[in-house]
Amino acid sequence: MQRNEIPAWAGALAGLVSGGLALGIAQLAAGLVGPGAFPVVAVGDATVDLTPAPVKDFAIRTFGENDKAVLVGGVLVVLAAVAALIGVWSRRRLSHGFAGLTAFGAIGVLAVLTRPDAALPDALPTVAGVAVAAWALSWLVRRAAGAPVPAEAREGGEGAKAWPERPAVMRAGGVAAGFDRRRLLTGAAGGVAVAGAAALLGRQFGGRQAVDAARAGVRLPAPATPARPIPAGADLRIGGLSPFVTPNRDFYRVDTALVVPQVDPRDWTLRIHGLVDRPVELTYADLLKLPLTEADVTLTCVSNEVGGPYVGNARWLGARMADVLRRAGLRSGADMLLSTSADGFTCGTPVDVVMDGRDALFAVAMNGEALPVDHGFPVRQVVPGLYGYVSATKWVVDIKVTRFDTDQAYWTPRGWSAKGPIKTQSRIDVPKAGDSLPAGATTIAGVAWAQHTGVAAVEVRVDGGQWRQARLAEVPGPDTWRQWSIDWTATPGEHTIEVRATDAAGRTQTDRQAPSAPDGATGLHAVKVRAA
Ligand SMILES: Nc1nc2c(c(=O)[nH]1)N[C@H]1C(S)=C(S)[C@@H](COP(=O)(O)O)O[C@H]1N2
Ligand SMILES: [Mo]
Repeated sequence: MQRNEIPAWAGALAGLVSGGLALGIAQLAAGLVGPGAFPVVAVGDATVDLTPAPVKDFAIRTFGENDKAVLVGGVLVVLAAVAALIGVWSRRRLSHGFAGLTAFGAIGVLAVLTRPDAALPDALPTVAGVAVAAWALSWLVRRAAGAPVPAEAREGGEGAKAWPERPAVMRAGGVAAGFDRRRLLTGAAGGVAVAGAAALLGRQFGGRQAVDAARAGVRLPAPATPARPIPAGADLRIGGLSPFVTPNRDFYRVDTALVVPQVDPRDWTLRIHGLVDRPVELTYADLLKLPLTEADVTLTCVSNEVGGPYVGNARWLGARMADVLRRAGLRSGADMLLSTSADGFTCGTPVDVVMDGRDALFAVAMNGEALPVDHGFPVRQVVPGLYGYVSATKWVVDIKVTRFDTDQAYWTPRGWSAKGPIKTQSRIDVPKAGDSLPAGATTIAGVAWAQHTGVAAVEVRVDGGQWRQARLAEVPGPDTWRQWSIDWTATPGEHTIEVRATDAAGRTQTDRQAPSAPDGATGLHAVKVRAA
């Protein structure tokens, strides 16, 4: 049937509203099926996985903790542009619009079903969203096209030969004869309201509330092995210097999850299998009944650049990984623990490191509270001395005991080293790069780390002069960072301050600059300041 043609902006609006409805309905359905089934997130996740490592590093460096918001924003902008185009195409032939919607739905379904933890029902939200969008698109276009234009109203009305056989008649102003702006706008408003309500409901169902409530209800057992008290002298309390304990809300976050997995501790289990004598499956209650160890451990990301922010120190509480693994009985030849998170991320951790007596934990708490959801609730791994990408699996649910020559973890085929011991580093926190300070006596201070060996010395030099020993703060053990400070009399002018640390085995960090890929950045942190 021929319709009165509507203006392009009206088509674009109908397309946008239909696209919004697709997302709202998909979000509602994903609330029932699972967050990974929301196509925008799946497309974003797939983008993350398909992005070449250098681009990903660039994104982490440029957008920092906002990299995910930027990515989801980008997906939404592209979606909006395509939806508007589909609307414009649909003005003359709805079948063109339907073809566009189908193509887009196919991409969504493909992205959803290729996620590591996907199941067939995960395609449902995308299919439902696209079906509703198709219906809404045809409804809106019909509404906008208005009532058939009576033949008499048409210029040179030709009686029997008039509509519907005739092509759409355009007036001089380019507005379709039958275009009904009012009905389009009321329809669009209705569509937006339905889309918003569906999205909100979807979030409600999404399980966030349930998991937040479960987390609030967790009663943490007292540690069987408490941490050594943090010495009073661990924190120099210098303005601008990172506190010895990083508060949870300030702790850096790095992961591949666009939507944080919502894992209800009542449903959580940890399965240990592979090269073991007896596979083990633990519930959260089982884990809390084990003797728990408390430990202060500094976590670092391999993508942290020299002087960068992806390092933090917290007090963790958890079951010793070695205890749990001994229950399963490690077979000889096993050298890798391939851990998997609820959202399919994997880590490969060397068995010998986990079993050598250090505080490698299945952690349930961070700084005295149940793990924040962003940091792996209900259970994550923490292994002193290893970068997070090879050790610190959040939302961990599965451990396959295996070999490095049989299995690869998430980041290995993406250009990162299979093993990732943390490199000794030091950072200047005060003054900050670019600061202007009054000439005269001042304090330079920062943090240094050499996890599981410990920091034995920190030296500072100004303008390439003599290295001078910094004062070291106290530490509870070798697994945390160590604060340091040094006095300096700043003369007027520009200055470059550099720092270097030496570990307890006498190894001084290298001044050779290396990028973070494939196994951690090296080089000295330097800041330029001006004194006047
Ligand atoms: N499930 C999951 N766990 C993960 C990651 C991830 O992408 N997914 N990233 C790892 C990396 S690279 C780091 S540096 C640490 C960061 O832990 P945080 O976010 O609690 O600081 O988590 C590790 N655990
Ligand atoms: Mo990391």
